[in-house]
Amino acid sequence: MKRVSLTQYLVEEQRLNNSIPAELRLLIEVVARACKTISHAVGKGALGEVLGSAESENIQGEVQKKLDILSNEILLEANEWGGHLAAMASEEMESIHPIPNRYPKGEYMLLFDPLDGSSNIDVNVTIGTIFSVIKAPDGMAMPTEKDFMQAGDLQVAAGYALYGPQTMLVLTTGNGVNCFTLDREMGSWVLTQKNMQIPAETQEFAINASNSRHWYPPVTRYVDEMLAGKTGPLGKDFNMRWIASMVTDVHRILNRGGIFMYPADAREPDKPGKLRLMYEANPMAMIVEQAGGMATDGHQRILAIQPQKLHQRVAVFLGSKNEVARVTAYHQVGVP
Ligand code: AHM
Ligand code: MG
Repeated sequence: MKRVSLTQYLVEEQRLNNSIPAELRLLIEVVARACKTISHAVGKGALGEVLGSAESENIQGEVQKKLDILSNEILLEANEWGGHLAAMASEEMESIHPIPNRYPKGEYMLLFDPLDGSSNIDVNVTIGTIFSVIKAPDGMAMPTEKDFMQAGDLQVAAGYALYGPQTMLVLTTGNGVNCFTLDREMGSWVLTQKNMQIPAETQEFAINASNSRHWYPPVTRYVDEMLAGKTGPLGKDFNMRWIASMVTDVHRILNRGGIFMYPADAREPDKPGKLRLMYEANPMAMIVEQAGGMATDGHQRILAIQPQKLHQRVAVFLGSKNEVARVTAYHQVGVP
């Protein structure tokens, strides 16, 4: 089998579709290299003395794990000096991170969740890195948070790395979704799945059912209907999975379909859901749409939402088109 490396894929994609200029290629390769380093640290576990909590909280008030902080530092350091970025932003940092003055600046801005699925770090369950790339607004001098407030539709690239039995990189630059597997001996990313497609129909759903007493009626209706199975209104049996790493749940859906839900609920009406729009929902929504799926907040496409704040939360329904359309429609008609 002829092996296509990430670099070869990026160069040929630029030649064929003119969609990956040299600076963007550098950016993607630097992020992919940083993910290799993170994968290495994750793989060491206790031997690398990287497990457990750091004695700090992030802006969301969540206790940070040592690996959350380490992964954040790896991504910052890797991306500071290349000249391809103007600024970065991360789940683990309250404010944006402009590129220091000692380095040249580029036209892109990078957002990331350095290690998604933090609750799974210490139990050796698959976790990942999620990233989103946007362009700096024309004429931007000193980047501010306002410059990041761009709808997901303006992303020029999005992806995630998965640290599981295999280390993988799933990437879109707006022309389909491709998956690369890390060859650990060679240290290179090899193209292993081209043009991933999410089946429109599914019989599998993912939701944290322990929150069910807080759900709003459209979500309760939909989950009840799925649980009713063959003899219920949907006329088919459903299976359920919940990994508590969005990256891993989304990866399963990219491979065999399904619907993933992290709805808003009645607990904190001003904080819709748990997941963050800019560096979790937007990149995943771009990947899902590029793979023929659908991603909404129950009311509109996630990618159409105009962000107001860097760390804002959003309800998420994503995956197989027909099921995401159904639960979105339930939000529109209300519940009988
Ligand atoms: P994190 O970025 O702090 O890891 O939080 C996001 C994660 C998602 O990966 C996952 O879908 C969700 O939180 C799990 O939440 P819960 O603890 O309710 O199962
Ligand atoms: Mg996360």
